Amino acid sequence: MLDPQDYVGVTFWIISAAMVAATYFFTVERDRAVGKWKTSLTVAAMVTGIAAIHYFYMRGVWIETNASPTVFRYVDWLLTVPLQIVEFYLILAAIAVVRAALFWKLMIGSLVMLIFGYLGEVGAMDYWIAFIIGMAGWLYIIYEIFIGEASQISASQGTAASQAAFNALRIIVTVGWAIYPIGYVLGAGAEGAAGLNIVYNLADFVNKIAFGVVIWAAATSSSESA
Ligand SMILES: *C/C=C(C)/C=C/C=C(C)/C=C/C1=C(C)CCCC1(C)C
Repeated sequence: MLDPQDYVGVTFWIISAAMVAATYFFTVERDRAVGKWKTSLTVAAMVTGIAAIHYFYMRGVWIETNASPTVFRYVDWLLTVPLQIVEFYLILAAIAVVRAALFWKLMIGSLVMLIFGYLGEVGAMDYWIAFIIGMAGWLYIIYEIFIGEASQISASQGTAASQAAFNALRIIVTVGWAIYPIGYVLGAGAEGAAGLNIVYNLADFVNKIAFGVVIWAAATSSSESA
């Protein structure tokens, strides 16, 4: 049973519902998008759909054990973060010929970030050394999308809709993703589980649902102008 005083458990509940609703929304709205944008909305629905399944399960783990569902959290991230990297790539590939190497660079940066975050959280490595290496993976992605190849492709070849989507996705990866390391830092102490989970839950709400909404806005605006 979910105790109404258990505010962390309540956030698991709310986000489970929001993920299901978002999945339905992106799936239905796919009809309004044209061409390659349809695939982007499919991927957005996959991200929230995968997260919904994990949230149902994580909610149960939290309510029954009062401990962080670390394995399920990272399994979810390992599936959904690469899909969001795919989204970046699809947005660029919709407008330009993009080298596969760019995709792999973003993918490797995100894997370094997640694998070391996991090793730190389960205690397989020093908590702070793992954090620093994970941060390096994230900063590398930020470099690629603001200064590196991805940003140059968007700036030189993008359409108004694709540039708007790309810029918004950049803000999500920089500002929205910054919520996660805050959760990790809060999780350091013995009493850290509540803070860590509430912050990670908030972060997933912003970064999976808002991320999809940004893509939805670009996808539907470019259909209307087409
Ligand atoms: C849908 C799930 C998403 C978008 C998850 C994103 C996760 C991160 C951006 C995690 C970042 C971390 C660092 C930057 C440092 C190490 C600790 C992590 C893994 C929490």
